Amino acid sequence: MSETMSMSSVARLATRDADFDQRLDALLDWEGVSDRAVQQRVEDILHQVKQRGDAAVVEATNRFDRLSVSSMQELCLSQEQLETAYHALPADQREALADAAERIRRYHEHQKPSSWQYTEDDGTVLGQQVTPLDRAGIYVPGGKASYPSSVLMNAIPAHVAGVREIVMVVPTPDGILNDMVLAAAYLAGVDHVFTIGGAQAVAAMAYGTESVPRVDKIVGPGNIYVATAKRAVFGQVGIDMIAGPSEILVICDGQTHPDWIAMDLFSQAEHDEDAQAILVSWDEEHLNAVEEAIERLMPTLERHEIVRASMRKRGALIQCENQQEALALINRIAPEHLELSVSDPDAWLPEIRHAGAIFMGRYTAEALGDYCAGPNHVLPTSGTARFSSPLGVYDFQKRSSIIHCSADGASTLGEVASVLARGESLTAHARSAEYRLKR
Ligand code: HSO
Ligand code: ZN
Repeated sequence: MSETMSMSSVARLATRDADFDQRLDALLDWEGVSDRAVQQRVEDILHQVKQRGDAAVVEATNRFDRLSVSSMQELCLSQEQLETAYHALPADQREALADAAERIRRYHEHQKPSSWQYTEDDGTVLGQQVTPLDRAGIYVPGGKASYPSSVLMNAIPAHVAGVREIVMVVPTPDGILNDMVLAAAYLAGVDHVFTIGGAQAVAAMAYGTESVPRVDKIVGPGNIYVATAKRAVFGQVGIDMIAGPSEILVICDGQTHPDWIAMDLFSQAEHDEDAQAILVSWDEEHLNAVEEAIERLMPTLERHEIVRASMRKRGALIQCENQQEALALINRIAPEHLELSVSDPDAWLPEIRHAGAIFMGRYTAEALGDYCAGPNHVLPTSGTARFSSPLGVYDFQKRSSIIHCSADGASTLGEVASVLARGESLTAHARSAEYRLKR
């Protein structure tokens, strides 16, 4: 039976269990709700920054990040500081970062859409013109979750999209700067870096202050205050998505080394106590072997406390009956990361409808995608892969429609428009179209 043993680090489920659906739903349920108190505090900060600009940002930063600066100038890094940070890195880190940046850039170059046009028989031209945003703002979390790889993943697509100016904010609680983050900003071509964070940084970018340029869109993950602030300023500026905790779903045919699978699960579990790592297989022996590997390898992890908490809270080893059931689970879960640890992943691909990123075959560890394969690691979480896509060049661009009527075209379209406009009782519309009729 699938009863979780009290000693076990991860739940065992089987699709044939009577309570399977219920248990799976409970595991998948995640809602990053902010309570009224958080919303109130965020609204206060947004209001203050909107009214008082830099002064309010400086005050909030001193208070929340335990600093004592007297002006925004002290919270602004120069290009020289970024460059210095890059050159000060140990060679292996510098090279790995540059290598990753190059690969991410190359991948995103493929995403660049083209503008297009077509000409109708009567000479009217119709099309679509793609243009970049003028300014993008990138939020980079501070402290332990300050990932240089995320700086690359957010800034490079903006750069490839042709964004004119990239602003980055990163809080430095107690004044601690992450050199690798600054080096990544240098490599990715970030134009301005401010060492501010929280709702005050989101507000500064959304409204603009004396020092912080107002941006058109804010991207990047953050804590509950940042997420709440992003939601609140949406409409004045664009936002990317509200990211939930990291997730991985591994499908294994039983032929991959159980230690590999266990570590792939851990790789996402170590992000956060709310992260989710799930393995699905129709091979019970394999599930047993992975469970054993989990118990054996868990104590060897640096972040074993986080991993243990996340595996216990939201992890699962699921036994299904066959491949068809595994596929149904994939599409139901709509995971952020899907690993197809099977011998014929290509055969699975056409059946997969919802997944942020698909890692094909036994050799494709999800971690490679997190850093350097090339595709973006900012992905839809919590089932939102049902309706959204990885962060990409398209998130930093918009489209304008193009209509260029010939004299003949104006007449043909005018006949149609006039009838519809009169049907809507909008006679100025109708007459505007009718002036251009040929008859
Ligand atoms: N797996 C994370 C991204 C990341 N991993 C950054 C390591 N560093 C996104 O779900
Ligand atoms: Zn990761």
